[in-house]
Amino acid sequence: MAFYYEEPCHTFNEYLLMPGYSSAECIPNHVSLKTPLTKFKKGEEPAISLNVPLTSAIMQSVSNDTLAVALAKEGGVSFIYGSQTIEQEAAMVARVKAYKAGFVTSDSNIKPDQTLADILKLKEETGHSTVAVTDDGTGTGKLLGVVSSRDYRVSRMAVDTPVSSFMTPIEKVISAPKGATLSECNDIIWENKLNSLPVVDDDGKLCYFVFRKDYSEHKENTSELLDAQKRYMVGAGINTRDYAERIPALLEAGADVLCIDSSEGYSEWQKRTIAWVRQQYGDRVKIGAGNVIDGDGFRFLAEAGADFVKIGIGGGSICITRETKGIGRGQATAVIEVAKARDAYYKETGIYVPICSDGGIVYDHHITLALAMGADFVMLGRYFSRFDESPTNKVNINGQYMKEYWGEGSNRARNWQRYDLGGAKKLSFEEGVDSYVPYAGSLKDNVNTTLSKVRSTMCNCGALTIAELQEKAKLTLVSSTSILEGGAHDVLLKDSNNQVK
Ligand code: RVP
Repeated sequence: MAFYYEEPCHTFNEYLLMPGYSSAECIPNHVSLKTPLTKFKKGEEPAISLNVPLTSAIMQSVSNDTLAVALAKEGGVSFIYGSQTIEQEAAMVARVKAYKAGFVTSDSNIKPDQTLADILKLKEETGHSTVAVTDDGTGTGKLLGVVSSRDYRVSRMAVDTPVSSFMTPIEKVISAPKGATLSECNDIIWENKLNSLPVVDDDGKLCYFVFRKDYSEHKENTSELLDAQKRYMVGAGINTRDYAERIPALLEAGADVLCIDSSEGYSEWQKRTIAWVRQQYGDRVKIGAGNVIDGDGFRFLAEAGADFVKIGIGGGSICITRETKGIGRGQATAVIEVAKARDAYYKETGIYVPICSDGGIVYDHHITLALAMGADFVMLGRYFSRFDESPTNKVNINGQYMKEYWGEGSNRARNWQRYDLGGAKKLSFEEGVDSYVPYAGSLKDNVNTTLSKVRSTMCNCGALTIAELQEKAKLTLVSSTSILEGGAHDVLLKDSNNQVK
Protein backbone atom coordinates (compact mmCIF):
# COMPACT_ATOMS: atom_id res chain seq x y z
CA MET A 1 0.00 0.00 0.00
CA ALA A 2 1.19 3.49 -0.75
CA PHE A 3 2.67 5.56 2.06
CA TYR A 4 0.62 8.54 3.22
CA TYR A 5 2.01 11.52 5.09
CA GLU A 6 -0.17 12.47 8.01
CA GLU A 7 0.23 16.21 7.57
CA PRO A 8 -0.21 18.40 4.49
CA CYS A 9 2.92 20.07 3.18
CA HIS A 10 3.38 23.81 3.55
CA THR A 11 5.05 26.67 1.78
CA PHE A 12 6.90 29.72 3.14
CA ASN A 13 3.90 32.02 3.02
CA GLU A 14 2.16 29.87 5.62
CA TYR A 15 4.78 30.57 8.29
CA LEU A 16 5.81 33.51 10.44
CA LEU A 17 8.80 34.00 12.70
CA MET A 18 8.14 35.07 16.25
CA PRO A 19 10.55 37.47 17.95
CA GLY A 20 12.97 36.34 20.63
CA TYR A 21 14.90 38.48 23.10
CA SER A 22 17.23 40.97 21.39
CA SER A 23 20.08 42.42 23.45
CA ALA A 24 21.54 45.88 22.81
CA GLU A 25 24.35 44.14 20.90
CA CYS A 26 21.86 42.67 18.49
CA ILE A 27 21.84 45.32 15.76
CA PRO A 28 21.83 44.79 11.98
CA ASN A 29 25.41 46.10 11.62
CA HIS A 30 26.66 43.30 13.83
CA VAL A 31 24.95 40.53 11.85
CA SER A 32 27.18 38.19 9.83
CA LEU A 33 25.55 36.44 6.88
CA LYS A 34 28.55 34.23 6.19
CA THR A 35 27.47 30.67 5.47
CA PRO A 36 29.02 27.41 4.25
CA LEU A 37 28.68 26.49 0.58
CA THR A 38 30.53 23.17 0.67
CA LYS A 39 30.68 20.33 3.17
CA PHE A 40 33.15 20.24 6.05
CA LYS A 41 34.16 18.03 8.95
CA LYS A 42 33.30 18.99 12.51
CA GLY A 43 35.85 21.49 13.82
CA GLU A 44 37.11 22.34 10.32
CA GLU A 45 36.28 25.24 7.99
CA PRO A 46 34.41 24.68 4.71
CA ALA A 47 36.56 24.98 1.58
CA ILE A 48 34.14 27.63 0.27
CA SER A 49 31.86 29.92 2.27
CA LEU A 50 29.53 32.57 0.92
CA ASN A 51 29.56 36.04 2.45
CA VAL A 52 25.81 36.32 1.88
CA PRO A 53 23.41 33.36 1.61
CA LEU A 54 22.38 33.97 -2.01
CA THR A 55 23.02 31.99 -5.19
CA SER A 56 21.52 32.60 -8.61
CA ALA A 57 19.60 29.88 -10.46
CA ILE A 58 21.19 27.71 -13.14
CA MET A 59 19.03 29.22 -15.87
CA GLN A 60 19.45 30.81 -19.30
CA SER A 61 17.37 33.79 -18.24
CA VAL A 62 19.29 34.35 -15.01
CA SER A 63 22.94 33.37 -14.66
CA ASN A 64 25.39 34.63 -17.25
CA ASP A 65 28.83 36.17 -16.63
CA THR A 66 27.48 39.70 -16.09
CA LEU A 67 25.12 38.63 -13.34
CA ALA A 68 27.82 36.38 -11.85
CA VAL A 69 30.21 39.33 -11.48
CA ALA A 70 27.50 41.54 -9.96
CA LEU A 71 26.49 38.86 -7.44
CA ALA A 72 30.08 37.97 -6.47
CA LYS A 73 30.63 41.67 -5.76
CA GLU A 74 27.87 41.43 -3.17
CA GLY A 75 29.22 38.20 -1.65
CA GLY A 76 27.06 35.50 -3.28
CA VAL A 77 27.68 33.12 -6.16
CA SER A 78 26.06 32.45 -9.53
CA PHE A 79 25.87 29.11 -11.22
CA ILE A 80 26.32 29.73 -14.94
CA TYR A 81 23.65 27.88 -16.90
CA GLY A 82 24.57 24.56 -18.43
CA SER A 83 21.94 24.52 -21.19
CA GLN A 84 24.41 25.88 -23.73
CA THR A 85 27.40 24.35 -25.48
CA ILE A 86 30.41 23.38 -23.39
CA GLU A 87 32.48 26.05 -25.16
CA GLN A 88 29.93 28.79 -24.49
CA GLU A 89 29.55 27.90 -20.82
CA ALA A 90 33.33 27.67 -20.31
CA ALA A 91 33.75 31.06 -22.03
CA MET A 92 31.27 32.64 -19.59
CA VAL A 93 33.12 31.14 -16.63
CA ALA A 94 36.44 32.37 -18.06
CA ARG A 95 35.04 35.90 -18.46
CA VAL A 96 34.07 36.01 -14.77
CA LYS A 97 37.53 34.82 -13.75
CA ALA A 98 39.22 37.32 -16.08
CA TYR A 99 37.11 40.22 -14.78
CA LYS A 100 39.29 42.62 -12.86
CA ALA A 101 37.38 44.66 -10.31
CA GLY A 102 37.65 48.31 -11.23
CA PHE A 103 38.97 47.51 -14.73
CA VAL A 104 36.19 47.90 -17.28
CA THR A 105 36.29 46.61 -20.84
CA SER A 106 35.20 49.56 -22.98
CA ASP A 107 31.72 49.16 -24.45
CA SER A 108 31.61 52.58 -26.20
CA ASN A 109 34.07 52.59 -29.07
CA ILE A 110 34.31 54.37 -32.38
CA LYS A 111 36.63 54.86 -35.39
CA PRO A 112 38.22 58.30 -36.00
CA ASP A 113 36.42 58.79 -39.34
CA GLN A 114 32.99 58.43 -37.77
CA THR A 115 31.02 61.54 -36.81
CA LEU A 116 29.53 63.48 -33.91
CA ALA A 117 26.15 61.96 -34.86
CA ASP A 118 27.63 58.49 -34.25
CA ILE A 119 28.97 59.62 -30.87
CA LEU A 120 25.53 60.90 -29.84
CA LYS A 121 23.87 57.68 -30.99
CA LEU A 122 26.40 55.58 -29.06
CA LYS A 123 25.86 57.65 -25.94
CA GLU A 124 22.13 57.07 -26.17
CA GLU A 125 22.61 53.32 -26.63
CA THR A 126 25.11 52.71 -23.84
CA GLY A 127 24.36 55.62 -21.51
CA HIS A 128 28.13 56.15 -21.22
CA SER A 129 29.81 59.45 -22.04
CA THR A 130 33.42 58.26 -22.37
CA VAL A 131 34.11 56.86 -25.84
CA ALA A 132 37.36 55.21 -26.92
CA VAL A 133 38.54 56.10 -30.44
CA THR A 134 40.37 53.07 -31.80
CA ASP A 135 41.73 52.10 -35.23
CA ASP A 136 39.16 49.34 -35.69
CA GLY A 137 36.33 50.79 -33.58
CA THR A 138 36.51 47.97 -31.00
CA GLY A 139 37.28 48.03 -27.27
CA THR A 140 40.61 46.27 -27.85
CA GLY A 141 41.88 48.16 -30.92
CA LYS A 142 44.85 50.58 -31.02
CA LEU A 143 43.87 53.64 -28.97
CA LEU A 144 43.96 56.83 -31.07
CA GLY A 145 42.08 59.18 -28.75
CA VAL A 146 39.24 59.58 -26.27
CA VAL A 147 35.98 61.54 -26.54
CA SER A 148 34.17 62.72 -23.42
CA SER A 149 31.22 65.13 -23.22
CA ARG A 150 33.69 67.97 -22.63
CA ASP A 151 35.08 67.54 -26.16
CA TYR A 152 32.01 68.68 -28.10
CA ARG A 153 29.14 71.19 -28.01
CA VAL A 154 26.10 69.83 -29.79
CA SER A 155 24.57 73.31 -30.21
CA ARG A 156 27.67 74.73 -31.98
CA MET A 157 28.90 71.80 -34.04
CA ALA A 158 27.62 70.12 -37.21
CA VAL A 159 26.60 66.53 -36.57
CA ASP A 160 28.76 65.35 -39.46
CA THR A 161 31.98 66.68 -37.83
CA PRO A 162 34.51 63.82 -37.88
CA VAL A 163 35.50 62.40 -34.52
CA SER A 164 39.23 62.87 -35.33
CA SER A 165 38.78 66.66 -35.35
CA PHE A 166 37.44 67.01 -31.79
CA MET A 167 38.66 63.94 -29.87
CA THR A 168 41.43 64.32 -27.30
CA PRO A 169 44.26 62.79 -29.37
CA ILE A 170 46.40 60.01 -27.93
CA GLU A 171 49.40 62.36 -27.44
CA LYS A 172 47.35 64.30 -24.92
CA VAL A 173 45.62 61.33 -23.27
CA ILE A 174 47.03 60.27 -19.89
CA SER A 175 47.04 56.48 -19.74
CA ALA A 176 48.38 53.66 -17.56
CA PRO A 177 50.43 50.70 -18.78
CA LYS A 178 48.91 47.21 -18.78
CA GLY A 179 49.83 45.51 -15.51
CA ALA A 180 49.34 48.64 -13.38
CA THR A 181 47.43 47.83 -10.20
CA LEU A 182 44.07 49.35 -9.41
CA SER A 183 45.61 51.41 -6.66
CA GLU A 184 48.30 52.78 -9.06
CA CYS A 185 45.57 53.66 -11.56
CA ASN A 186 43.55 55.44 -8.90
CA ASP A 187 46.64 57.44 -7.89
CA ILE A 188 47.06 58.60 -11.52
CA ILE A 189 43.35 59.55 -11.62
CA TRP A 190 43.65 61.61 -8.43
CA GLU A 191 46.96 63.29 -9.32
CA ASN A 192 45.72 64.35 -12.76
CA LYS A 193 42.12 65.11 -11.79
CA LEU A 194 40.79 62.68 -14.39
CA ASN A 195 37.38 61.08 -14.68
CA SER A 196 38.63 58.09 -16.66
CA LEU A 197 41.96 56.44 -17.31
CA PRO A 198 42.62 54.13 -20.28
CA VAL A 199 44.97 51.20 -19.68
CA VAL A 200 47.00 50.30 -22.79
CA ASP A 201 49.44 47.51 -23.64
CA ASP A 202 52.94 47.81 -25.19
CA ASP A 203 51.45 48.00 -28.70
CA GLY A 204 49.20 50.90 -27.73
CA LYS A 205 46.09 48.70 -27.74
CA LEU A 206 43.30 49.51 -25.32
CA CYS A 207 42.84 46.98 -22.51
CA TYR A 208 40.46 48.64 -20.03
CA PHE A 209 39.23 51.88 -18.58
CA VAL A 210 39.41 52.72 -14.87
CA PHE A 211 36.75 55.23 -13.81
CA ARG A 212 36.89 57.69 -10.93
CA LYS A 213 33.24 56.96 -10.06
CA ASP A 214 34.02 53.26 -9.50
CA TYR A 215 36.62 54.02 -6.88
CA SER A 216 34.23 54.65 -4.01
CA GLU A 217 32.01 51.75 -5.08
CA HIS A 218 34.95 49.34 -4.94
CA LYS A 219 35.91 50.63 -1.50
CA GLU A 220 32.35 49.92 -0.34
CA ASN A 221 32.29 46.32 -1.57
CA THR A 222 33.51 44.69 1.59
CA SER A 223 31.52 41.50 1.03
CA GLU A 224 33.08 40.55 -2.33
CA LEU A 225 33.45 36.79 -2.82
CA LEU A 226 37.00 36.24 -4.03
CA ASP A 227 39.22 33.22 -4.64
CA ALA A 228 42.81 32.89 -3.38
CA GLN A 229 44.01 34.93 -6.37
CA LYS A 230 41.51 37.72 -5.68
CA ARG A 231 39.33 36.81 -8.67
CA TYR A 232 35.54 36.65 -8.37
CA MET A 233 34.17 33.22 -7.53
CA VAL A 234 31.78 31.54 -9.93
CA GLY A 235 29.86 28.27 -10.11
CA ALA A 236 28.71 26.29 -13.12
CA GLY A 237 25.79 23.98 -13.82
CA ILE A 238 26.41 20.52 -15.28
CA ASN A 239 24.21 17.61 -16.33
CA THR A 240 24.43 13.85 -15.89
CA ARG A 241 25.03 13.15 -19.58
CA ASP A 242 28.07 15.02 -20.90
CA TYR A 243 29.94 15.58 -17.62
CA ALA A 244 33.11 13.79 -18.75
CA GLU A 245 33.59 16.46 -21.44
CA ARG A 246 31.93 19.44 -19.75
CA ILE A 247 33.58 19.31 -16.31
CA PRO A 248 37.23 19.39 -17.51
CA ALA A 249 36.42 22.41 -19.73
CA LEU A 250 34.68 24.27 -16.89
CA LEU A 251 37.53 23.58 -14.47
CA GLU A 252 40.06 24.69 -17.07
CA ALA A 253 38.07 27.93 -17.41
CA GLY A 254 38.34 28.41 -13.64
CA ALA A 255 34.97 27.31 -12.21
CA ASP A 256 35.18 27.26 -8.40
CA VAL A 257 32.23 24.95 -7.79
CA LEU A 258 29.90 22.78 -9.88
CA CYS A 259 26.28 21.83 -9.41
CA ILE A 260 24.30 19.07 -11.08
CA ASP A 261 21.26 20.81 -12.53
CA SER A 262 18.30 18.48 -12.38
CA SER A 263 14.65 18.73 -11.50
CA GLU A 264 14.91 15.45 -9.61
CA GLY A 265 18.14 14.42 -7.91
CA TYR A 266 17.33 11.18 -6.10
CA SER A 267 18.71 9.11 -8.96
CA GLU A 268 21.48 6.76 -9.96
CA TRP A 269 22.55 9.29 -12.64
CA GLN A 270 23.60 11.79 -9.97
CA LYS A 271 25.44 9.12 -7.98
CA ARG A 272 27.37 8.11 -11.10
CA THR A 273 28.24 11.72 -11.90
CA ILE A 274 29.58 12.42 -8.39
CA ALA A 275 31.49 9.12 -8.40
CA TRP A 276 33.16 10.13 -11.66
CA VAL A 277 34.23 13.47 -10.15
CA ARG A 278 35.66 11.79 -7.05
CA GLN A 279 37.50 9.23 -9.16
CA GLN A 280 39.00 11.90 -11.43
CA TYR A 281 39.69 14.68 -8.94
CA GLY A 282 39.22 13.33 -5.39
CA ASP A 283 37.79 15.98 -3.05
CA ARG A 284 39.56 18.82 -4.86
CA VAL A 285 36.57 19.54 -7.10
CA LYS A 286 33.45 20.75 -5.32
CA ILE A 287 30.10 19.54 -6.63
CA GLY A 288 26.55 20.12 -5.40
CA ALA A 289 23.63 17.86 -6.29
CA GLY A 290 19.83 17.83 -6.25
CA ASN A 291 17.03 18.56 -6.21
CA VAL A 292 15.48 16.52 -3.42
CA ILE A 293 12.53 17.11 -1.10
CA ASP A 294 12.93 14.63 1.72
CA GLY A 295 15.42 13.06 4.10
CA ASP A 296 15.90 9.94 1.97
CA GLY A 297 16.91 11.99 -1.05
CA PHE A 298 19.30 14.05 1.06
CA ARG A 299 20.99 11.00 2.60
CA PHE A 300 21.36 9.35 -0.78
CA LEU A 301 23.21 12.37 -2.21
CA ALA A 302 25.24 13.01 0.96
CA GLU A 303 26.41 9.39 0.92
CA ALA A 304 27.14 9.67 -2.80
CA GLY A 305 29.60 12.44 -1.87
CA ALA A 306 27.77 15.68 -2.75
CA ASP A 307 29.36 18.87 -1.38
CA PHE A 308 25.95 20.45 -0.89
CA VAL A 309 22.38 19.39 -1.58
CA LYS A 310 19.71 21.46 -3.25
CA ILE A 311 16.05 21.27 -2.19
CA GLY A 312 12.89 21.93 -4.18
CA ILE A 313 10.58 20.36 -6.73
CA GLY A 314 7.82 22.33 -8.35
CA GLY A 315 8.05 25.48 -6.24
CA GLY A 316 9.80 27.67 -8.83
CA SER A 317 7.81 30.64 -10.09
CA ILE A 318 8.01 29.45 -13.71
CA CYS A 319 7.70 25.76 -12.85
CA ILE A 320 4.67 23.65 -13.75
CA THR A 321 6.16 20.27 -12.77
CA ARG A 322 3.48 19.80 -10.09
CA GLU A 323 0.73 20.42 -12.64
CA THR A 324 2.21 18.31 -15.41
CA LYS A 325 3.66 15.41 -13.42
CA GLY A 326 2.00 15.59 -10.04
CA ILE A 327 5.26 15.46 -8.09
CA GLY A 328 6.68 17.94 -5.59
CA ARG A 329 6.29 19.18 -2.04
CA GLY A 330 5.55 22.53 -0.39
CA GLN A 331 8.94 24.22 -0.18
CA ALA A 332 8.85 24.98 3.57
CA THR A 333 8.07 21.38 4.50
CA ALA A 334 10.77 20.14 2.10
CA VAL A 335 13.38 22.42 3.72
CA ILE A 336 12.34 21.46 7.26
CA GLU A 337 12.50 17.73 6.49
CA VAL A 338 15.83 17.90 4.66
CA ALA A 339 17.32 20.05 7.43
CA LYS A 340 16.39 17.35 9.96
CA ALA A 341 18.17 14.76 7.82
CA ARG A 342 21.21 17.04 7.42
CA ASP A 343 21.47 17.49 11.21
CA ALA A 344 21.07 13.76 11.84
CA TYR A 345 23.76 13.00 9.26
CA TYR A 346 26.09 15.54 10.91
CA LYS A 347 25.53 14.00 14.34
CA GLU A 348 26.21 10.54 12.98
CA THR A 349 29.21 11.22 10.75
CA GLY A 350 30.64 14.58 11.87
CA ILE A 351 30.22 15.80 8.27
CA TYR A 352 28.11 18.90 7.70
CA VAL A 353 26.57 18.97 4.22
CA PRO A 354 25.09 22.43 3.54
CA ILE A 355 21.59 22.57 2.07
CA CYS A 356 20.14 25.10 -0.35
CA SER A 357 16.49 26.05 -0.66
CA ASP A 358 15.95 26.42 -4.42
CA GLY A 359 12.94 28.23 -5.88
CA GLY A 360 9.71 29.65 -4.57
CA ILE A 361 11.11 32.77 -2.84
CA VAL A 362 8.43 35.40 -3.46
CA TYR A 363 8.97 37.94 -0.69
CA ASP A 364 12.29 38.92 0.85
CA HIS A 365 11.22 37.50 4.21
CA HIS A 366 10.91 34.06 2.62
CA ILE A 367 14.72 34.05 2.54
CA THR A 368 14.84 34.57 6.30
CA LEU A 369 12.23 31.84 6.79
CA ALA A 370 14.21 29.39 4.63
CA LEU A 371 17.37 30.12 6.65
CA ALA A 372 15.52 29.81 9.95
CA MET A 373 14.12 26.43 8.81
CA GLY A 374 17.64 25.17 8.32
CA ALA A 375 18.74 26.17 4.80
CA ASP A 376 22.36 27.36 4.67
CA PHE A 377 21.66 29.42 1.57
CA VAL A 378 18.97 29.97 -1.03
CA MET A 379 18.89 29.86 -4.84
CA LEU A 380 16.77 32.39 -6.70
CA GLY A 381 15.67 32.69 -10.30
CA ARG A 382 12.77 35.16 -10.61
CA TYR A 383 14.39 37.48 -8.06
CA PHE A 384 17.59 37.95 -10.07
CA SER A 385 15.93 37.86 -13.50
CA ARG A 386 14.38 41.30 -12.75
CA PHE A 387 17.71 43.10 -12.57
CA ASP A 388 19.79 45.05 -15.11
CA GLU A 389 22.49 42.39 -14.99
CA SER A 390 20.33 39.41 -16.00
CA PRO A 391 20.84 38.26 -19.61
CA THR A 392 17.32 38.92 -20.90
CA ASN A 393 15.58 41.70 -22.80
CA LYS A 394 14.00 44.64 -21.03
CA VAL A 395 10.68 45.35 -22.73
CA ASN A 396 7.97 47.94 -22.29
CA ILE A 397 4.57 46.34 -21.80
CA ASN A 398 1.60 48.70 -21.42
CA GLY A 399 3.86 51.44 -20.09
CA GLN A 400 5.71 49.26 -17.58
CA TYR A 401 9.24 47.95 -18.01
CA MET A 402 9.47 44.19 -17.73
CA LYS A 403 12.24 41.62 -18.15
CA GLU A 404 11.75 38.26 -19.80
CA TYR A 405 12.03 35.17 -17.62
CA TRP A 406 11.60 31.59 -18.78
CA GLY A 407 11.99 28.17 -17.19
CA GLU A 408 14.63 25.64 -18.15
CA GLY A 409 11.80 23.17 -18.82
CA SER A 410 9.98 25.56 -21.14
CA ASN A 411 9.95 25.13 -24.88
CA ARG A 412 12.11 28.23 -25.10
CA ALA A 413 15.03 26.78 -23.09
CA ARG A 414 14.54 23.14 -24.06
CA ASN A 415 16.95 21.97 -21.37
CA TRP A 416 16.03 18.32 -21.77
CA GLN A 417 19.06 17.15 -19.75
CA ARG A 418 17.55 18.78 -16.64
CA TYR A 419 14.48 16.54 -16.93
CA ASP A 420 16.27 13.50 -18.26
CA LEU A 421 15.47 10.07 -16.85
CA GLY A 422 17.43 8.23 -19.52
CA GLY A 423 15.99 7.45 -22.95
CA ALA A 424 15.37 9.85 -25.84
CA LYS A 425 17.48 13.00 -25.84
CA LYS A 426 14.62 15.45 -26.03
CA LEU A 427 12.08 17.40 -24.00
CA SER A 428 8.88 15.37 -24.36
CA PHE A 429 6.59 17.86 -22.62
CA GLU A 430 6.96 21.27 -21.03
CA GLU A 431 7.60 21.63 -17.29
CA GLY A 432 8.12 25.39 -17.35
CA VAL A 433 6.66 28.58 -18.76
CA ASP A 434 7.94 31.67 -20.60
CA SER A 435 7.02 34.88 -18.77
CA TYR A 436 7.64 38.53 -17.92
CA VAL A 437 8.68 39.90 -14.53
CA PRO A 438 8.64 43.57 -13.46
CA TYR A 439 12.00 45.23 -14.10
CA ALA A 440 13.54 46.18 -10.76
CA GLY A 441 16.83 48.06 -11.41
CA SER A 442 20.32 47.12 -10.27
CA LEU A 443 21.29 43.94 -8.47
CA LYS A 444 23.33 45.84 -5.91
CA ASP A 445 20.47 48.11 -4.77
CA ASN A 446 17.98 45.26 -4.53
CA VAL A 447 20.31 42.83 -2.77
CA ASN A 448 21.23 45.52 -0.25
CA THR A 449 17.57 46.18 0.55
CA THR A 450 16.72 42.48 0.75
CA LEU A 451 19.61 41.69 3.05
CA SER A 452 18.93 44.62 5.32
CA LYS A 453 15.47 43.10 5.87
CA VAL A 454 17.03 39.70 6.59
CA ARG A 455 19.48 41.24 9.09
CA SER A 456 16.71 43.18 10.77
CA THR A 457 14.50 40.10 11.24
CA MET A 458 17.47 38.13 12.53
CA CYS A 459 17.95 40.79 15.20
CA ASN A 460 14.28 40.50 16.15
CA CYS A 461 14.95 36.81 16.70
CA GLY A 462 18.05 37.60 18.77
CA ALA A 463 20.43 36.09 16.20
CA LEU A 464 23.71 37.54 14.91
CA THR A 465 24.58 34.60 12.67
CA ILE A 466 22.62 32.19 10.47
CA ALA A 467 23.56 29.29 12.74
CA GLU A 468 22.19 31.22 15.71
CA LEU A 469 18.98 31.97 13.80
CA GLN A 470 18.52 28.27 13.09
CA GLU A 471 18.96 27.48 16.76
CA LYS A 472 16.81 30.24 18.19
CA ALA A 473 14.05 30.68 15.58
CA LYS A 474 10.48 30.16 16.73
CA LEU A 475 8.18 29.54 13.76
CA THR A 476 4.43 29.42 13.68
CA LEU A 477 2.04 28.22 11.01
CA VAL A 478 -0.58 30.82 10.14
CA SER A 479 -4.23 30.34 9.27
CA SER A 480 -5.45 31.65 5.92
CA THR A 481 -7.30 34.45 7.72
CA SER A 482 -4.09 35.49 9.49
CA ILE A 483 -2.37 35.69 6.11
CA LEU A 484 -4.94 38.27 5.00
CA GLU A 485 -4.30 40.21 8.21
CA GLY A 486 -0.58 40.31 7.31
CA GLY A 487 -1.04 42.68 4.36
CA ALA A 488 -2.58 46.15 4.35
CA HIS A 489 -6.30 45.63 4.97
CA ASP A 490 -9.46 47.57 5.61
CA VAL A 491 -7.89 50.76 4.25
CA LEU A 492 -8.01 52.34 0.81
CA LEU A 493 -4.45 52.50 -0.52
CA LYS A 494 -3.50 55.96 -1.83
CA ASP A 495 -0.81 54.58 -4.12
CA SER A 496 -2.40 52.07 -6.46
CA ASN A 497 1.09 51.19 -7.77
CA ASN A 498 1.99 49.84 -4.39
CA GLN A 499 2.18 46.31 -5.70
CA VAL A 500 3.76 43.25 -4.30
CA LYS A 501 7.40 42.98 -5.31
P1 RVP B 1 12.18 30.93 -8.69
O1 RVP B 1 13.29 31.59 -7.90
O2 RVP B 1 10.94 30.74 -7.90
O3 RVP B 1 11.94 31.62 -9.99
O4 RVP B 1 12.68 29.45 -9.02
C1 RVP B 1 13.89 29.17 -9.68
C2 RVP B 1 14.11 27.67 -9.69
O5 RVP B 1 13.07 27.03 -10.44
C3 RVP B 1 15.38 27.22 -10.36
O6 RVP B 1 16.53 27.34 -9.57
C4 RVP B 1 15.07 25.77 -10.70
O7 RVP B 1 15.27 24.90 -9.61
C5 RVP B 1 13.58 25.80 -10.99
N1 RVP B 1 13.29 25.80 -12.44
C6 RVP B 1 14.00 26.31 -13.46
N2 RVP B 1 13.33 26.08 -14.60
C7 RVP B 1 12.22 25.44 -14.24
C8 RVP B 1 11.18 24.95 -15.12
O8 RVP B 1 11.16 25.25 -16.31
N3 RVP B 1 10.26 24.19 -14.58
N4 RVP B 1 12.19 25.29 -12.92
